[in-house]
Amino acid sequence: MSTNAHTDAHTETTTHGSSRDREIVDARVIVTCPGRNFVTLRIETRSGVVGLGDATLNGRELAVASYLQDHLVPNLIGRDAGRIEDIWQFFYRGAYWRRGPVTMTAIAAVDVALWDILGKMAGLPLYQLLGGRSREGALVYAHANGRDISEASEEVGKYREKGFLAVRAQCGVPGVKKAYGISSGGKPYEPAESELPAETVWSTPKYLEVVPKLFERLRADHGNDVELLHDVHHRLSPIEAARLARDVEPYRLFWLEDATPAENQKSFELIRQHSVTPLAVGEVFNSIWDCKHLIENQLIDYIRTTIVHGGGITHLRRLADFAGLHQVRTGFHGATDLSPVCMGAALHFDTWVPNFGIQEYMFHSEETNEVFPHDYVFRDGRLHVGDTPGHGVTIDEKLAARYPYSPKQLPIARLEDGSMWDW
Ligand code: GCO
Ligand code: MG
Repeated sequence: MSTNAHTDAHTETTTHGSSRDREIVDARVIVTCPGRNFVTLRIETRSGVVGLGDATLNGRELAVASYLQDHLVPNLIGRDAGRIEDIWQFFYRGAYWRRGPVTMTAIAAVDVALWDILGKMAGLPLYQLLGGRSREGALVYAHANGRDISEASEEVGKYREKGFLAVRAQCGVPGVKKAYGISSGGKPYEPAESELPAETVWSTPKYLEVVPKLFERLRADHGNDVELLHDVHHRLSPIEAARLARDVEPYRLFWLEDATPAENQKSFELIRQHSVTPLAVGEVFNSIWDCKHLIENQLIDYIRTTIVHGGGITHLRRLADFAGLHQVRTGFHGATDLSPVCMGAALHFDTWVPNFGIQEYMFHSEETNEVFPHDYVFRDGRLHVGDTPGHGVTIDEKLAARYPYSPKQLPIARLEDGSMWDW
């Protein structure tokens, strides 16, 4: 308690207690391409507190930038930055057109920037605002990819040497050009590499042949003391997914991801009938409604929907609580197309959320890390957030301006006969 007028006045300004201090006076979108495109929303209050939110939607970046700049920003100016819930509801209910990746990514950017501001105003790291630390660090998984099984196994070995406790493994499929997840020469995988979508060819029979062999080899080479994950990337029909889930059962995967497209949530019932391989899904979802049936029927084990594409912390908190009621744990998407701002916010969430499972972690490039200085660090297989107030990620705007937007789209996939398939 303060005892004199001077201290009271000081407290008032440092805690930003009045709604006048909290008034949003500026909001703008920053688009930058330090190796890949990122969209960031920057909100500033009258008292000069700045919050950042990631708004990156890979391959569709400018749609979100416009949604924010043209439609949300004019509504933000003059509002109380402390009314996080009301602003969320205003943009969700008030849009009339609900949900969808563009809308929910834009709402997420606003929401995360406001939580960042709240943390800074309170002088507390974001995890503390959510309810405090539930764990010391967030278990993360890295990406090992190889042109063939041997190369993928070597890559798994390299990540284990770096201290990773969990590794996702993908390998080339003999007879398939440019299989998902495979880069050339052990480089990090970046799928959005050309202005118009690269055309890739897909063969389900060839893929189903190689994946069980990959995991048989990985267990033989690396033993059972490492968590192994795999991403099918929405390529299989439900019955094919069931077969793969059953074929890899002996190798005890941590999860099999996006085994079949999940627009039809009931399709996961079929996979469950045939296999006990844990299932993860949902990086392309953007609300609780996309996974309601999957969660309440316990058809999945991990939900991948993350902060930037799922309406921010305000909505993800609801989703995670709902998942927790059904023993479903979080496994947030964390590919490089989600910026360090998303990663920072996600890690605070991971540090708090009771039903945490794992966090995906591909390294951002050096250029990206320079544009987005952050305080999270990797140690002993886990990512650790710092205690900087807010989410702990900032932006060097001068540097960002040196990397102009560069149009890039994700690849598409066709079957060998030319039919369009799911990439
Ligand atoms: C993953 C994802 C990514 C996506 C990418 C699309 O599990 O990390 O599937 O590799 O393809 O994020 O933008
Ligand atoms: Mg994936």
